[in-house]
Amino acid sequence: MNAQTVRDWAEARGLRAAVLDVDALAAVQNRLETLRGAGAFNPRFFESYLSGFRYLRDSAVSDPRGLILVAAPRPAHVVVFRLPDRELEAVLPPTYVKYRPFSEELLDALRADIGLATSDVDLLSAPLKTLSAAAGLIRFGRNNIGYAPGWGSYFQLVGFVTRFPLAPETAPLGIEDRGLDACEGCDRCLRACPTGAITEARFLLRAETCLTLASETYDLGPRPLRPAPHNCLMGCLVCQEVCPVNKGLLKRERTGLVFPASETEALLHDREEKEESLWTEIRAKFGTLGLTEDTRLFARNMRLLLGLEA
Ligand code: B12
Repeated sequence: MNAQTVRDWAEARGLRAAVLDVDALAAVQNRLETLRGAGAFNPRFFESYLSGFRYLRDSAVSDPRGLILVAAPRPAHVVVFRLPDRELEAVLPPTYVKYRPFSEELLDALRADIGLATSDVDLLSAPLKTLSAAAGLIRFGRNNIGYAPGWGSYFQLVGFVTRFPLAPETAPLGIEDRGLDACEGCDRCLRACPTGAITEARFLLRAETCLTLASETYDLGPRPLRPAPHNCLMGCLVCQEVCPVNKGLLKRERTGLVFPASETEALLHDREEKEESLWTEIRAKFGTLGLTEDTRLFARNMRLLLGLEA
């Protein structure tokens, strides 16, 4: 397997891929540590979100030599909640639905299509945006999200580590040179961010104030806003949807999942989850979407969407 095999494989599946030498991983890890040393990260955010990368630990590949970064277009998913007087269409932004299974399926496909063994290639747990920028796969928008030509920012990144040596034809790119040209003179995401997580003062997102983080946790960052400035059951789309580069690129897929009024009612008001049969059904529905988060988070976010919780 070489870089071209990988790119051809991706293209045949409607994806895009780029490669890096495995040494790029240590460089990226050091980059994060340097930023951390300079106080760029809120310590609790770092602990919860950035300290769990396994890099080359626990990999099925014993002598890793190359890295593969893949971008896969993903739609937003729409879920319907029936209320006594109307229906609420809540949105799950791209990447939330079946996040982990999607990456695992790509790994299976890569192995099957190219004829690789388990010990040849495995999933990579690492900062995928920074690596993908270094590999030349994406550019950074001012909103801190990765962009790919024609897809905007609506894709999932998946990383693989392999025993095959894979190096880009040209030297890996400097991260700071990987900004999107279209961001020159544009500050729409910065102005639109409801919590000021995108700032003039620095390029790096103030993740601890990002609404996405607030929607995914109970005890980190600010309280999510009420009413939510988006229609998302989890995550946020504001800084992506105001972006001119993303105009018309978000695809919305209906999941077909409908929560009848009885389940919506339980989600909103049965905080102890006492109505067992309803909660079994609610959990099964979230399960079909591959959403493994605590149901109390969805319940809290729903109450916020409806303005029921301060
Ligand atoms: C932690 C995390 C979060 C945190 C923090 C976000 C962040 N920006 O770090 C929170 C919970 C807030 C979050 C939110 C979201 N996330 Co998130 N998240 C991650 C995760 C796990 C790690 C990201 C990371 O490495 N952060 C650390 C920082 C330091 O790295 P970085 O963002 O690459 O920052 C570099 C640049 O700022 C650069 N830099 C510094 N100065 C300058 C100056 C210039 C000019 C330039 C060009 C660059 C530059 O240096 C930094 C370090 O290298 C990845 C999954 C993974 N395994 O990588 C997903 C991931 C980044 N998230 C993703 C998504 C989709 C989102 C959301 C859009 C979800 C949503 N709809 O709500 C939001 C977007 C919020 C935003 N505006 O960034 C996708 C992004 C796909 C894409 N198109 O790029 C990823 C890759 C998941 C995936 N597998 O696809 N996320």
